Amino acid sequence: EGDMAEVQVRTGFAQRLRALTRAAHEEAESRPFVRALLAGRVEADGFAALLAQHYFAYRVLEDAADRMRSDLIAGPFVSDRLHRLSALESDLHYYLGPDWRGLIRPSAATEVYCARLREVCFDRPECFVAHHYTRYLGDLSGGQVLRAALSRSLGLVDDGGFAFLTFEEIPNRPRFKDAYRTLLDTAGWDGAAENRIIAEVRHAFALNAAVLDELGRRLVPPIPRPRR
Ligand code: VER
Repeated sequence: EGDMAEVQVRTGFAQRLRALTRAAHEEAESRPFVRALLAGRVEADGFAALLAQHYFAYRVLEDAADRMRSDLIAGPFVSDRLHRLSALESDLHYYLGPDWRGLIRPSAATEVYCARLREVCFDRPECFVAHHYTRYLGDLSGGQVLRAALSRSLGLVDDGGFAFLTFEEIPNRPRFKDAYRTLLDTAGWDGAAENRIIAEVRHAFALNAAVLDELGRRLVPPIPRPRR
């Protein structure tokens, strides 16, 4: 309750998970498409293309969340305040118009990502938590950096088109993330289970990076090679 509350030092699973997946995070956040987004080199249609791919993945992930809601271990991680599907729907409507559903389709990398989500998130609570963590903690962290960059480069005056990156029901994001990390710390996994989660988070980062690379190939003009 005293001074120590301010400088709480964590040594639990949440901190280990973060440290042991840092390289995978750096890989994901250094994809050319992400760089382009952060540098303001992606137009609204490019951001809409990213949202469209997210739509397919979150549909599966949030279906799994409904299944996992009553799970003893995974259940406490599930929170409707995090869920992004209706936000994605309203953003896609904003960018693509009322017929948006007919205008989007999953890329090959998104198909691979969704197949993995279907394979492991519905009956393996640890794997569900791994995928849940990778997306939502990312949305609550890097997603906010992205939001600031995009609102500058796309110059949107209102919040239209930004529902996905806006957590209206989570006004205090640091506190929410802290509570989430406490759940990770206190879930009671043994070493083998923790290792399975770490491996699945790394896998989740790689699946996300592949989706981003595919978007990058479509949207970022390749650097011309010098002619010889
Ligand atoms: Fe990351 N992220 N990130 N991120 N992120 C943080 C934490 C975090 C950042 C910044 C930050 C991704 O991309 C970005 C993830 C997951 C992901 C900070 C903290 C930036 C600037 C970008 C690029 C826009 C991507 C692509 C992902 C996953 C798909 C997680 C899971 C976490 C939580 C780490 C933890 O345990 O605290 C500043």
